[in-house]
Formats: sequence, structure tokens, C-alpha cells
Amino acid sequence: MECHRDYAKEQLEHWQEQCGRQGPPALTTAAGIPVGNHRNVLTVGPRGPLLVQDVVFAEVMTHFDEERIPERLAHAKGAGAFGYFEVTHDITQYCKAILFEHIGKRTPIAARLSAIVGESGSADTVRDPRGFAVKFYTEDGNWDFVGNNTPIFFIRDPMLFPSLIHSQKRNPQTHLRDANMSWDFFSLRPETLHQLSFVFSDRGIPDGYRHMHGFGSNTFKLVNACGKAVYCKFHAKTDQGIKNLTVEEAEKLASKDPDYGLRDLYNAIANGNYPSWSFYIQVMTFEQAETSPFNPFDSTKVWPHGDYPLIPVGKIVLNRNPVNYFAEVEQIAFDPSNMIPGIEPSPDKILQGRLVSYRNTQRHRLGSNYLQIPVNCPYRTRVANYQRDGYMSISGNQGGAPNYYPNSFNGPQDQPYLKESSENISGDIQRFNDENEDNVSQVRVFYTKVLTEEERERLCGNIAGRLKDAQLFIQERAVKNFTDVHPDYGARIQAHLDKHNAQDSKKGSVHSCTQASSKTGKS
Ligand code: HDD
Repeated sequence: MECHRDYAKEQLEHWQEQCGRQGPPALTTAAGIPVGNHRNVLTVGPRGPLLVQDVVFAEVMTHFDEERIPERLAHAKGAGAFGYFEVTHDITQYCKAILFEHIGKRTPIAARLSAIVGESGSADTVRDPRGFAVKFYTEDGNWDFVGNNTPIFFIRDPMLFPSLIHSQKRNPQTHLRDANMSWDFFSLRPETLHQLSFVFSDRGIPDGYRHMHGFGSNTFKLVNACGKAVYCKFHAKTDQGIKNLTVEEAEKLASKDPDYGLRDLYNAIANGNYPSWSFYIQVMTFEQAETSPFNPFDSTKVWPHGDYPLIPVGKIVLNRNPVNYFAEVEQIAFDPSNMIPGIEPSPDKILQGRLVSYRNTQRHRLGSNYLQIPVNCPYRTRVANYQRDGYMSISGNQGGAPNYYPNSFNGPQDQPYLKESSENISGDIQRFNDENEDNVSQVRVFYTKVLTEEERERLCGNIAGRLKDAQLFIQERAVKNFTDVHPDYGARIQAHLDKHNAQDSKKGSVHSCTQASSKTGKS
């Protein structure tokens, strides 16, 4: 059943209906003092000047001046919703996490679905991977599943993450998106080929947020009640079915309804058409990981389903819209380091890098006590620790409990039964260069086996449509990388580029730096 009412448009009417016959409340200042007039400033005579003693105006204006907090530096535009996770299959043989305790168990969740590169006001229908983040409010604290709609990621070393994001965002001088920056980075880092092939395929523009899958993307560890661990990948498959927009539809929507994704999710939920995702895991034993022909901790790789089949776990259902966008969506803070007992990190370098990044950005964005904000607060358990004070400590600051450890006065104690799983790791300490690990085999399978002929053609056209705006030497280097995946891949992109470049030269627009076209090497 598709949306039949545009609840998003009618939101204010619904608000008024909900208020019933109560009538509007009395207007107050933030300190609760009744306000007589919110329309006119206090002046000497009808023509001014203003009086400093107009404290109502001072409050209205200064609060307004401070309304904006820093937007997320990636994933700035997003839609949020709430719901539950329900266990449908028993996976306790792999994982003791409390939310998987028994079939039928429901855990409340919050989700934020987002685009990565654009700013908070950007269009929802751009070509970009989508974020798929779910916060599970469990009795053991909050588990944050912070994934994307792609099973893989652009890079395998987190040191490159700031450069990846910088290269896709705005040029520091022109403040414009810049194809040279973008493709320079991609073409210098061939490990991006897999994710690029996904993002430039039809799945790069999902039809709203309901019709896409979600993936943990990284490799995690699951631990059972006996302390036995396996490696794992998480998958959330849309029950609405995959639906993508064509480039033309997406472009039309970007100008007609840039908030298409937010509106679609909001209206679906308001109409009772609750979107859901089936949740699965893939499992790999430590022994399998040792002998795997590919590095299972490399986030540019998938685990083939033939070897590591999907194991069903449960359902994610979104059935409530946010009551207030800023309070519940802008302020929601995800962090992959929020893992509850039974879920642990694997050695996956990207995941390990993420473990330090998110809490840092949330502190910058929301303040050091961001976990006290209701949407982030682990409300199904009681927080008890030795952290105190900081800006905006709003939940009692743990009252009179001791703030040092150890202590003799009933302060919170260790839970020795909770031990991380043990894993034997040894090796030389170095900055390992993994740039030349196999960057092409899985991409070749994607290109030749997963895509149909028409999909391949669209993929190559989509890539060339963007790559054409980069300088020729960058185009050449990128085409060489795609050729390394498969000669047909490179040749088709080149054929599209030739058409674009011929049109450009007819129009007289000279591609800068033709002399640079010989610079195919790495800078
Ligand atoms: Fe990230 C946000 C997902 C790699 C650092 N990331 C962010 C969000 C999602 C992801 C869904 C938005 C959360 C929200 O809705 O608030 N990120 C991923 C996935 C990755 C990934 C699936 C690779 C497997 N991210 C990644 C790396 C780093 C970061 C390697 C840094 C080392 N990500 C961030 C961040 C963000 C973020 C800078 C920006 C806004 C935020 O955290 O809240 O910390």
C-alpha cells in the first residue's frame, strides 16, 4: 500500500487537532515568566529607539542567533524515525547480546537514514551512498548499528577518511564541488573501485529511504554465552523491495522536491505503512578467517554469500515519526563504539578508526554530555560511573554518589563476569601499506556476473558523466583502473568520455591542462 495522504504537508493541522479544545497556552519566556507582547519591541515613542530593558526581545533574538549547531561533517542531511526490532530466529549459539535473547523479543530503536556528501539542505535524490544507522535501546545499554546502504566502503585504511570526505566536499578556494578533487583521489586509490562501481550503478540513487538495504559494512565479532567468538557481517534487507530512481527522475525531483526522501518516509509512517527490514548475519569462524583467500577485515570486500550464507535474525520496523526533528534527529548521535556485551570489534582497520572518531565529533557537535540528551540516553538501563560535570549536565550529575574509584561508599563496581572475548594477535608494529592488495577481483565479479548488460551500460555512462569534468590526465588514470577490473569496463567508460570530450571541443570548451594528459603516474 503506497502513501495516500500527504501528512507531512498537513502537520500543523494535525498538531492543532491534537491540542483539541484546550486553546493556546500562555506565552512565557524561557524562564517561565508570562509575556504580554511578542509582536512589538519596547521603544521610546512609536519611532524608536529601542530600550535595553526589553529583555523579552533580548531573549528572542539571542536564542535565535544561537539556533544552529554544527551540521554533521558527513551525513548532514537525513531522515529519522522510531520503532522496534523483533527477534524472529535464534542466534544465541553465536551471540549473547541481550536483544537477541529469545524469539519474539522486541527492543525499541531509533533510525537515521542519510546521504553522505551534501549539506543539511541538499537534495535527497543525489547519487551518493546512503547512511543506515540504527540505535537499539537495550537493557544492557545502547547498541549503535552505524551502516550504509552498501556492503563495502571506499577505503580500507581510516587514515584516508578525512581526505576521502574532503575530496568529495567543497573546494577550499572556490567553495564548489570539484570533479578534479573527487576523481584525483578516487583514481589515486584503486581500492575505491568496488564502492564506486556500486555507487555509479542503479543502486546509487535509491527511491527514498524505504527501498534500500542497510549493511554494517564493517566486520564485527559476535560472542556467545560460553565466550566463543566468531566474526560477523550485519545485513538489513528492505521488505519494500529495492527501488531506484533513474538519473532523469532523480534530477527532476532534486529541483521539484529536494526533500523527497524525508517526505516519503514521514508520509509512509504517518499513513500506517510502516517500513521494515529483515535483519541477517553472516558468520565466519576464526579458522575460516585464517585461511580465507581474501582479507575478511578489508572493508572494500564482501563475504561471498555462497561461502557465508545469510542467517536470519529478526525484523527492524519503523512505526513512529519524530515528534520534533531537532530534538530527536538532529541531536541523535551514533557511535559504532557503542557495542553491548556479545558484540565486539574485529581487527577491521576502518572499524577500529571509527571507534575513536564518532564520540569526538558528537562532543564537538553536541557537547560533552551529549549522551544525556533524551534521544541518546540509554534509558532502559541506569548509567552509573565516575564521569561528572561538563557543560549541560542535565540529569542530576549522579547526585551524591562517589566520583572516584575505588571507593568504600557504594560507588558502582566492576562486573567481572563481563570479559571481552580473548583473541591471540601478534605481528610487527608498522604503518602497513595495503594500497596494492587485490583491488579488482570482487569488482570484476560485480561487473561481469552481478550486473546485466543494460546495467553495465548505465554504470559506464554514469561514471563518464561525472569523470568528464576532471582533467584529462585524471580521466586517463581512472580509466586505466577500470580497465584493470575488466577491459570492457575501461573501454566503455572511455567511449562515453570520448563522446563527451568531442562535444566539449565542438563547443570550444578546452579541457585545461591537455599537456598534463601525460601525467598518468601518481603524484
Ligand atoms: Fe562514518 C557519520 C556510516 C566510515 C567517521 N558514518 C556516519 C553516519 C553513518 C556512517 C551512517 C551517520 C550517522 C547519523 O545518521 O548521524 N561511516 C559509516 C560507514 C563507514 C564509515 C558504514 C564504513 C564502513 N566514518 C567512517 C570512517 C570514519 C567515519 C572510516 C572516520 C575514521 N562518520 C564519521 C564521522 C561522522 C560519521 C565523522 C560524521 C557525522 C557523525 O559521525 O555523526 O564521525
